[in-house]
Amino acid sequence: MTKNEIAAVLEEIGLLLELEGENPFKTRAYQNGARALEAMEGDEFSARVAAGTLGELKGFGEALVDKITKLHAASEPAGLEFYAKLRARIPDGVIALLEVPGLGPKKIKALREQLGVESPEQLEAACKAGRVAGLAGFGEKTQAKLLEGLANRAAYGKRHLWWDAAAVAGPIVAGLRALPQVRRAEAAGSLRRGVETVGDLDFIVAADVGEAGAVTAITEWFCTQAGVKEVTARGETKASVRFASGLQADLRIVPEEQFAFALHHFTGSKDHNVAMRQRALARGLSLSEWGLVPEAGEGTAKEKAERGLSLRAETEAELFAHLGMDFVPPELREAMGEIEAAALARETTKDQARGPGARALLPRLIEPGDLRGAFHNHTTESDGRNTLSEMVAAASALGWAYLGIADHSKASFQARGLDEARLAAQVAAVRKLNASGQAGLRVFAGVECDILPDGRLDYDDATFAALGLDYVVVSVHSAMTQGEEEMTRRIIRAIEHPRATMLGHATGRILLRREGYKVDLAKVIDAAIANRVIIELNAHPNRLDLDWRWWRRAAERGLMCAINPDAHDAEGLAHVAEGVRVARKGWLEPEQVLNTRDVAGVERWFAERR
Ligand code: DGT
Ligand code: CA
Ligand code: CA
Ligand code: ZN
Repeated sequence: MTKNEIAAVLEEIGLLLELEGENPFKTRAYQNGARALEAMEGDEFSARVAAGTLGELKGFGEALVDKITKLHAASEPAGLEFYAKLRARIPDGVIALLEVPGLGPKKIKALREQLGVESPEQLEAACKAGRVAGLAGFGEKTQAKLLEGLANRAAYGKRHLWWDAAAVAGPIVAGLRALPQVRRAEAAGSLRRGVETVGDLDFIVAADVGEAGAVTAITEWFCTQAGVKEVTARGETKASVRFASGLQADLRIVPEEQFAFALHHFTGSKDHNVAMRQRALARGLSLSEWGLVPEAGEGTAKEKAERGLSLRAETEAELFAHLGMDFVPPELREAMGEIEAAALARETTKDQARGPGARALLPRLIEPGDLRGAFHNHTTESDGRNTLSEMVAAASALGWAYLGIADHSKASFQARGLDEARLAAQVAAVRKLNASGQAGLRVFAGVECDILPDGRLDYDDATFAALGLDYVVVSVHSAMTQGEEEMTRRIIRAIEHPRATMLGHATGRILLRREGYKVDLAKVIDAAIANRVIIELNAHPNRLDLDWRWWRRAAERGLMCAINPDAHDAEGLAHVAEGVRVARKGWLEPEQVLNTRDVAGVERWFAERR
């Protein structure tokens, strides 16, 4: 296992021991060990494990070193017997309680000992019976909060992060395509549309359905692939399975001539499909998963398609063309104007599109290759797991022209935020690196500056003036439960600060875990446009904040976007791809995203802001 994987296991051991009521010194030793590992250079770690000198470091006692060494040699956490036994002693329901917002190990221990609560279901019953409020350290308010947390957890539990769903879907598409009976295979549904969370996976396969055994072989492969926990439905040309994570997947097999229609239908969205069917009807055609057939005449759409009455479409582009439209990228199929735009695009010459009274055509969507860098990234100076030079090397390996470093400010003490002196030292280190020519790219010196509860920034004006930062990301990390008016005023005050370059994670939401703070986003967007402040599209897979539903209108009105990975380690930089996907859902074109510009273009933007 790698250094960072081992750190995660140590962190979990600390948590599990705390659940068991182990003494705080012992549990903290694991948590501190995890922190120390995260902060250590990868090379130093490997060298010390190999030489057996990890124990020379402060805080690494004999027991801890022993466990780290065993984990290092193992391929999974269970390779450490101590961990496997500890995990086996604690019921799954109790582990699940850790996911309930507002519950930590101490509270869970109290609930277990005093009420016998050992699962989220039992907790819900206890809350509803009013028994939780009576416990010392709980109270009515906590009980109500827990009920709310349980309700959220139930709703969230049915969906999965796009990132996680994509990791499952990729090998399935590859596996299907490798089968000799399969002509074409694609993932459809919300995954293909790039929605931030996915309910279930949908796979469409083209095969020779007439050929004996072909269809059976495909469904058989699908139902017996690795990781399938349960086959929930199985028919001739359809099957549904469930994986251990709870994620479900549907498979549909169609004859090749239906493939484009089925792919379009099962890609959705439902609202897009409804509008497409109306457009077809206006032309005397009936659009369905089976084909595009004349509305007139005897029989259902399916029967007509089977009688060979459907217009032919090898690809979705041909399907759209039959309805007088340009190809609509899957990300845009949300019934947010894409049908009108794609139809106009078909009818309009390029000159008309540019001339006076130009109409909204389909956007020239941003692509992953358009990005030349990113601005919101952390290093070991605050809560990142890789050093400045490691982050720079990783950005360079991605072919980036620049990397912005924005570590936390001093108010984020839990993330080891930088005080004035440490920030000055970091800026100096960045300048030196740039001057040395060793970086292979331009490093921009920034900071992720806390927006204090009253809307002031975490450094005073004299500090900003002295530091000479290239840019400032302003973010909320505290007092997140303020009311909407207060939070809106707070964020706008920060946006109006002359040093603010961009707003980080605009709502603070954590997908499937925590709602964003209450804030009037329309007002925040107006303020950002008026002050020429960028709003970030935080590309971390569980943030994707500001949400794509806001971007089209905001960008049309002049809001500039920056796609930022909020990377806390070198691998995290690659998350910008997530951000690009979501930016596409927001209709964003390269010109509307600052980090598609070259170094000079970015410098110009920063200079004009200051
Ligand atoms: P999900 O799975 O909840 O993340 O969202 P989707 O969009 O993947 O929905 P899903 O899996 O229920 O169905 C896949 C697509 O199939 C959906 O986007 C549109 C199409 N579809 C399913 N049921 C209907 C329906 O009743 N009417 C229409 N027009 N389309 C449907
Ligand atoms: Ca789906
Ligand atoms: Ca489905
Ligand atoms: Zn942040």
